[in-house]
Amino acid sequence: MMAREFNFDGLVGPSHNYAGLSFGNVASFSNVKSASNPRQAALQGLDKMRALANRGFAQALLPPQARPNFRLLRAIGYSGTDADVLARAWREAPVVLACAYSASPMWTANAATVSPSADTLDGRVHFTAANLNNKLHRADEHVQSTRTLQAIFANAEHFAVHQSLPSTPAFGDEGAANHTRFSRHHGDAGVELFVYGKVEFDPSAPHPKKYPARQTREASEAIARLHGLSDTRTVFAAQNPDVIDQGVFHNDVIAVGNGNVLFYHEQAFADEAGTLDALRRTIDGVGATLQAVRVDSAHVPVADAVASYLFNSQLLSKSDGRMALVVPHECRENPAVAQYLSQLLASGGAIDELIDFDLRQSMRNGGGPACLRLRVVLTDAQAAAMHQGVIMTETLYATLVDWVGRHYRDRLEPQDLADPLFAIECNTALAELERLLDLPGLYDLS
Ligand code: SUG
Repeated sequence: MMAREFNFDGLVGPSHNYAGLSFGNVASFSNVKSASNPRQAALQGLDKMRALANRGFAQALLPPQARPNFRLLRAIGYSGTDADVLARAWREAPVVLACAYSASPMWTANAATVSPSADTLDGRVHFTAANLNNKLHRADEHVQSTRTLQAIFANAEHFAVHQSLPSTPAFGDEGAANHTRFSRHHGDAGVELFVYGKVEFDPSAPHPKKYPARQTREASEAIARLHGLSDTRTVFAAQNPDVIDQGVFHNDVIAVGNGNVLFYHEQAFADEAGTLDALRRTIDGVGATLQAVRVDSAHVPVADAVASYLFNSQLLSKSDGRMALVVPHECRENPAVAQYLSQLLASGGAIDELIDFDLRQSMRNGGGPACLRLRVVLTDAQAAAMHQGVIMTETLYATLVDWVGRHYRDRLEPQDLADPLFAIECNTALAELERLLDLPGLYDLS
């Protein structure tokens, strides 16, 4: 079956800020309380979407979520008018207020896990929004993510949108950031690789000592079950706990795959040989041959991989059968990584092009090109059945650039979150966005 991979990038919300909320994510911790530029962040993201759409890649977006999250603030006892809630939360719990304002849904690789119809028992595309229960500022995202996915993929003949897994540590789920799919062509049956950081009910299994493992094996297995994946085309692999402790908080910070290619760091997996062996066998079974592009520590130490986000790249299939690697600017600036990349391109392998973007606003919170997108493989019939208002076109790009220009601030500091007018600004922006994307009722803005 012919199918294309759509990348759904997260449209950065108006409250993008640096609050240091993600313990274990080095960039988030390093930039805590510095001033952000939400307007620039949104435009950087839109420029990536537009450039890739213009190159012929199928590109769409997922809208931001309503902020501040009054549901969270009221649930923990802040009451009265919205202004009362904000004032008291700012006084008593500024970190919780920052959580309620986080624009973290921009990293749509964490929005959900997606299994294309060629892999699932009932022949539908399956989605499960990630519960993201490891971090307070992300733990409520699944409510809106599910609602958004249901609005975009409403056609039940083609799509199944599941509720997220039980929101408890045993089922910690971070979505597609720990999920990779391999196949001969996107529309063929594929192999789905789930990478987890710990096994909740087996404390003897590898687990990190310093930073949290956000994804459990139990969660990965539950997703595979819910999506109706075949055992013979599913691989579960443990992440190397030592790299989690060096800032690799998701597998997509140390590995990326597409088609028959796995581009990975030698320290990515707890058992490199076993993981590769399992992938080789299962990928053979779908008529493809694994091409493993291994990066050695001697060429790129883990610290450089984390600083540059080399592996938080998008591997995109081009019409000539080769692949482009979409990287952040930081990869060109890091000497070890830049040198590695020039050798990679000269090596005559599957990856023959580098596309780089300035995504600094997102990168300062630990979000690179791959974090910013959710991959959804769709046949033509499925693509026609989804909501069309989120597909990136020149017209939508221009509309959104204008919208950002009218609603977004170009400087946001921690104390701005206490300003009740800012909450109204955010709300007004999203109320208009519902109309621009033709998604009335997307938000519960009551
Ligand atoms: O969950 N950063 C996000 C970055 C997510 C990256 N996604 C992938 N690797 N797929 C996180 O750690 C920082 C927010 C703050 O500190 O203000 C943050 O949530």
